[in-house]
Amino acid sequence: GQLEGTSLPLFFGWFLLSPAKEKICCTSMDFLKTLDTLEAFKKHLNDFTQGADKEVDLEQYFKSKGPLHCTTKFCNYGKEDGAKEYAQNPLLLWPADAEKEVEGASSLPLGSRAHVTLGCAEGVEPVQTGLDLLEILAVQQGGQKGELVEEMELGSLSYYGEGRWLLSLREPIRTPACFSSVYG
Ligand code: 2AM
Repeated sequence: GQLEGTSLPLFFGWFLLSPAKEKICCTSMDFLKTLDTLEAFKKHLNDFTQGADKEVDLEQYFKSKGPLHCTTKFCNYGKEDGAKEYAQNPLLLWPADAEKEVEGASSLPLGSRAHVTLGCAEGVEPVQTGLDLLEILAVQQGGQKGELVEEMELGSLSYYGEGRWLLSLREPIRTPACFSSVYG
């Protein structure tokens, strides 16, 4: 019935708490600032601005929406497959099917899609970042290492083609978080 449908949230996830939350925003802005100056990055810029040949200011290009979080299960108020099962099973953190949406990623361990969306270009839905992550993991699983482009203070920056960049952090960034759900 309708009531049953609306009792499930838009999504469940971990919500990052202060002050780590602010620190992560600053770190990502600093990263974009540095990225903006790298010749190797500029060389491939067209791969993800899809030919728009105007200057791109990365700090403006990516817009963040809402609180920083790591989605564990997107339920879409119960319309998404497995939403009800997820909500009813308190021990299951990562759904079984989140990695299946990208070809070549279905054999990755549960939770491989875990990520915090820091920002998206205009017109790009936040769901895209998880799919991008799975794509890179699938390429890596296929034995491709990517092209190591720059050793940065934060970590190693590699290029996987088609606008896919990966920064592998030297040190993990730890943050306290609160598990909750959003009804939106
Ligand atoms: P995100 O987890 O990659 O940031 C509300 O839209 C939240 O649910 C966003 O955080 C978004 O992406 C995530 N989301 C939206 N649609 C989704 C989908 N089809 N599958 C998984 N997560 C989704």
